[in-house]
Amino acid sequence: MKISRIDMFQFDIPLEKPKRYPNRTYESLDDTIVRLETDAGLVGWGEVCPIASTYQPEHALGVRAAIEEMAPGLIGEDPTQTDRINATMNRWLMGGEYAKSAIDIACWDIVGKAYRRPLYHLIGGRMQQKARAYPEIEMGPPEIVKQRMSQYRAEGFTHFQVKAGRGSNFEQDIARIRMAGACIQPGETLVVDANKAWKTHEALRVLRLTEDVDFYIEQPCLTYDECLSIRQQVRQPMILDECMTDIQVLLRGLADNCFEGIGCKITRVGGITGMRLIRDVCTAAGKFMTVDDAWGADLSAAAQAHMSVSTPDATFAATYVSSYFSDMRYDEEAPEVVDGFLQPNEKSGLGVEPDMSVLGEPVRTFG
Ligand code: 0XW
Ligand code: MG
Repeated sequence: MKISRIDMFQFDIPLEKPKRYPNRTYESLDDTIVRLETDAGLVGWGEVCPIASTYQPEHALGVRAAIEEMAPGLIGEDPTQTDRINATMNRWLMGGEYAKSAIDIACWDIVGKAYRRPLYHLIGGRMQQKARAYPEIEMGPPEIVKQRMSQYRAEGFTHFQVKAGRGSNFEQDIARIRMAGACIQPGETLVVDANKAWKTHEALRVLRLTEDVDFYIEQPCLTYDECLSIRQQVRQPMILDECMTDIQVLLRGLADNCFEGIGCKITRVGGITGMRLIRDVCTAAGKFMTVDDAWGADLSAAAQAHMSVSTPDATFAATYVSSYFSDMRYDEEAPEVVDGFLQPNEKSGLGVEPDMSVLGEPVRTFG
């Protein structure tokens, strides 16, 4: 089987409410969808939406430029030989794992269709019936934390990620953490995510003053080395997110004993292929992970659903499903969060067939 054509679609995903990222507030997020066509008549889909250009080095225009760079090398390649596809992409472009992820995901979609199996079946099999999903609780006064936790609990969630650091101040961060600690119930999980916003002295002060509250701290500071320094000085269990970019950082983190868990975004680590490697190493090392993505819609939700249910229960913490928090559907039968849980469907591959009238015309076609 050979890739005969690549179509690239672009659209903006409207957000339920505007999102604040460093320096900019967004009302919608720039999304790229890739459609791979094969000479066997099978079609595969992938999606990547890196949120905002000020959140992480990955950005939407970069996705499309990188795909344009690699596309000539992919035409004629067999999409079912996924490691070979990744080797080909690496020959045409250094780095850009996030852009490569869209192609990788689309290839896995084709593998599923070729073997007539849902994707989870091909990446380890069903280890969980349904995957616990989680919401993030935005910045604002502590009352917001209380309000959102009870709202989300009523919607079926039991794992809460409370934001800290961004646009806030020292006292407010502590008050938010204390409020979350007071609201959390037995059997629930509390994560405080600073999204790399604190300087090390701020992280140290906030975390030392909240040691009596039971929570995980996620990405307190910008760099891996800053997080390692904090990890060595506080008692809260550490989750690494933004700095967990690839298998090398994961191996270093294990050697340094820098974390208990990771926040892993499928498109940041190169798609299903990169994520599966990281997941399997986490499992072997006894660490846990959230199966996330930066943002996205139905295809992203499906990729997360398959990755999540094929992750062993002990490794899997929860999944953040952005389609639950924005109003963008192009396949009404795509997996979605119901009562706090996400499940893939039983169709072959990802199980999503985008409605072409929603996607519009491709912005670029290759092949
Ligand atoms: C909660 N998330 C997975 C969604 C947003 O993309 C940010 C992110 C995080 O944990 O940083
Ligand atoms: Mg995070």
